[in-house]
Amino acid sequence: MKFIHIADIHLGAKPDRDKEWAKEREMHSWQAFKEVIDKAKEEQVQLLLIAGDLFHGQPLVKELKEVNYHFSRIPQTQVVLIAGNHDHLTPDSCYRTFQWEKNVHFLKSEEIDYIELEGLDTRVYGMSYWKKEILEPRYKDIHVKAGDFFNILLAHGGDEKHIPISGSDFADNDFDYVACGHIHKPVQIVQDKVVMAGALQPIDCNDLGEHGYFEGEIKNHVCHVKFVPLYYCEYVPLKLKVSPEITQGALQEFLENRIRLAPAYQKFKITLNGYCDRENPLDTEKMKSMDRVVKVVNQCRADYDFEKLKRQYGQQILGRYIRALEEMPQNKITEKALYYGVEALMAE
Ligand SMILES: [Mn+2]
Repeated sequence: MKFIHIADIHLGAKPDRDKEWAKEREMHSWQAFKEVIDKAKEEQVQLLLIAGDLFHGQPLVKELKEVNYHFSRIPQTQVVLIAGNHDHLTPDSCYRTFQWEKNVHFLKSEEIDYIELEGLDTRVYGMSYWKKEILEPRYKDIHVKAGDFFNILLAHGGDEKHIPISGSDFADNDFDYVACGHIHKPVQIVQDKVVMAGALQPIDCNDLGEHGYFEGEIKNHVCHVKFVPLYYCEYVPLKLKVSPEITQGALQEFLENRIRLAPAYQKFKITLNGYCDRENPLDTEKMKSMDRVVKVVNQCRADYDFEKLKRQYGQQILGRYIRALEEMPQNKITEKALYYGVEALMAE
């Protein structure tokens, strides 16, 4: 049996709202979702697992219809989904009453439930969120019902407010595969067995690195999965160490060249560290408005003229502090202590 495992599609999300490419980004979750459906069709995948947060918020009826239309394009594929914290089942959610295609199975219950997929010898277990937060662990000590089935758990969570999960929760349970969602970074928690799909595409610029889905195959109760990246958008972290000598123009020119060489789907989150000229700080607003720069984090420390400060503040605490630090063995720690201390004393 071939299957695809996706999570955190966040249909309806609007990433990078303040950027000129916002419209384009808004389309990515839908485009990526459609690509997965095409893939399921092409490769005759028998099972599509959706581990929560298909939608970024409460879905509208027209959005459910749109999604259902795509599921109708793959009638040979069984689709199993749960609601996550973002698209949780509120009392009046239209998600509750929507009539899905025959091949779609929504595990709506607030308690662990399961669906048996005829012809696939497979049972899929799972539960949906009925509220935004679930503080207690829910995936511990779940036992599968008797019978010779391939048993899959659809799980959503993994942080302290959304069903905490610890690696040992799944160490000795009976599931053959645990399809997790919620944490946006893809990772195989237990190789070929417990897998966090990660967001299908990044939802904000802190979702760094590659995103996509997992494709799996089960033969004789043995499961093997592989990650398949999708390239609509990728946020790439770029760390730059600056020195007081570097000018705004030189830095921007360097960045432009670096960005020009990168594939078009990549956007950049820039972190500046090192020391900058205290009198003429870098204009990070200007850098933020550069093409394909999504965020600039400035962690530079001001550069001080210690000789001048010592003369100026002689016997005052600032002058004495600098001399005391200079007399200590010089290493990374005393270097940082000197800068942090002077910064704090100057601020007073
Ligand atoms: Mn979530």
